[in-house]
Amino acid sequence: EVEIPEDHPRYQSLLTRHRIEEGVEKGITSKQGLIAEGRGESFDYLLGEETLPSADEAERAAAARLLLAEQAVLSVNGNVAALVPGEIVELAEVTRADIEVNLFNRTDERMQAIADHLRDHGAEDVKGLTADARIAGLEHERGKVDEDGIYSADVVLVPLEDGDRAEALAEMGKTELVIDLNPLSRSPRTAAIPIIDNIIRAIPNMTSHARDLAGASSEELEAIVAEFDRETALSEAENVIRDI
Ligand code: PTJ
Repeated sequence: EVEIPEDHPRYQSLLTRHRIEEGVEKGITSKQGLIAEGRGESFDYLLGEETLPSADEAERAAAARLLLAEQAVLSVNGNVAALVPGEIVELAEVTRADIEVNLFNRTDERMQAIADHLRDHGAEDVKGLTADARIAGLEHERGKVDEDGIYSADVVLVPLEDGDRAEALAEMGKTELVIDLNPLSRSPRTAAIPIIDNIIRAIPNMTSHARDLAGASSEELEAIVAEFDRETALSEAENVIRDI
């Protein structure tokens, strides 16, 4: 375990990088995950490495949408599992959502390693291993999902997703909540709620909003979702980058 001094100006970024490296070593994160991390970091740098007010609003709306869901699923890939395993488990508990492992580069070894890693962080039921349903329009391996998980869910949180899958899920009529630092990427652009923030900050903030909203009525939650404007969220993040 590498020690990173907390007062280091790039503490968060170094910690994130280290977690991804460890993820690759443990067989959780794919090599492509390293590239995805680099891409994410560059956008985080341009966004000031903090949660924009518009991202905070998106996180609150996403928390409200998860609480309103009939069946919500939090989708986990190799990067998500390396970066925020315990935080995902906590969000699932607070919003009563299911967790499903869903990989772009699916292998049985990595599916198993990620499910074990999530269980080590307190997950009780991890979906994704049954793979008894398919997302229409995707290549065989990439379309595999659980029938009682993503396939039948009404709301799906898909962090760091590739554009094809985000589009295919949207076409199935799912309400998609996407976390992605790149506001120009296709996946946040197809999302009902695009969250332009680092997953490291986004997940704990969603959990904290979900806790605050635990006593809210359906009407109140619906109003929060209705007030959220996806176009504004996307353009505010883009403007921050362009105005640098
Ligand atoms: O584990 P697997 O096999 O499912 O593969 C996962 C990756 C991420 C490798 C795969 O989905 C992929 O190739 O994704 P992309 O196309 O590189 O897209 C990843 C997106 O996530 C990019 O737009 C990045 O900017 C963004 N991103 C990367 N790190 C973070 C992030 N967004 C939020 N927080 C991050 N920490």
